[in-house]
Amino acid sequence: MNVEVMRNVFARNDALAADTRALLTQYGIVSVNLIGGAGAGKTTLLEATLPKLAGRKRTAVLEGDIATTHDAERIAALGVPAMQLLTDGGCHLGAALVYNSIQKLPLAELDLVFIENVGNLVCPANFDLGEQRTVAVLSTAEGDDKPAKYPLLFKRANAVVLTKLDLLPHVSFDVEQCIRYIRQLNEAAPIFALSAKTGDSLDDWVTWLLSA
Ligand SMILES: Nc1nc2c(ncn2[C@@H]2O[C@H](COP(=O)(O)OP(=O)(O)OP(=O)(O)O)[C@@H](O)[C@H]2O)c(=O)[nH]1
Ligand SMILES: [Mg+2]
Repeated sequence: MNVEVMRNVFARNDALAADTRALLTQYGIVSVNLIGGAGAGKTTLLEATLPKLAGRKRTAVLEGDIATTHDAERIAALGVPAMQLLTDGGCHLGAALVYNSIQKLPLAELDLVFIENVGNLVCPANFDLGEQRTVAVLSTAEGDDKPAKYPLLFKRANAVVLTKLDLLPHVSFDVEQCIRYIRQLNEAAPIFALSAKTGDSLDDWVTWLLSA
């Protein structure tokens, strides 16, 4: 019985994700679903990235959180359209909330829509939101073994961002080991090691977004 219920949940989610994907394709929009643990640095990554896309891509951000409008306020402060999606306790965004929200955006005026998922390395990886690109965000503060321990996200990711590289002198994080774990799961995804705080090594990531 439980198995049947979960099947229904996923089927309904996938149908709505397909609707979102079709809608975005119709408008020529690429959407990027950022998934990573709480505090990994997803919003800071957006804060560093969005100004570099200005004038080249018309962007908007859907901010997924359990509570508060903090992250949407941080994005809006950059002058980028932002909408806060609250799950009221849910540990991931679902396709229904994204589908309903995305229709409120001025789609004809956009090229790239970022969706920052609820901070969580586990649950969001199970749910397609209709995005064209899924990006795993992992910080050096979380430990280099996380891809091995939480494989689904890293298997599914079209790109991986290793962020907070400026903290390397202060944490035990072996970048090469982390990359080996990622490669055991995913041979193709580009891996961008950077610091959103200092802005170091952001260029390859931005170039990848521009070509998405
Ligand atoms: N040193 C350093 N700190 C960073 C970097 N990126 C983010 N931080 C810090 O990490 C903390 C969390 O950053 P956020 O960007 O809010 O993380 P998040 O993943 O959006 O968090 P949630 O939305 O709550 O899941 C903040 O104190 C940031 O200043 C970085 O590249 N280097
Ligand atoms: Mg955030």
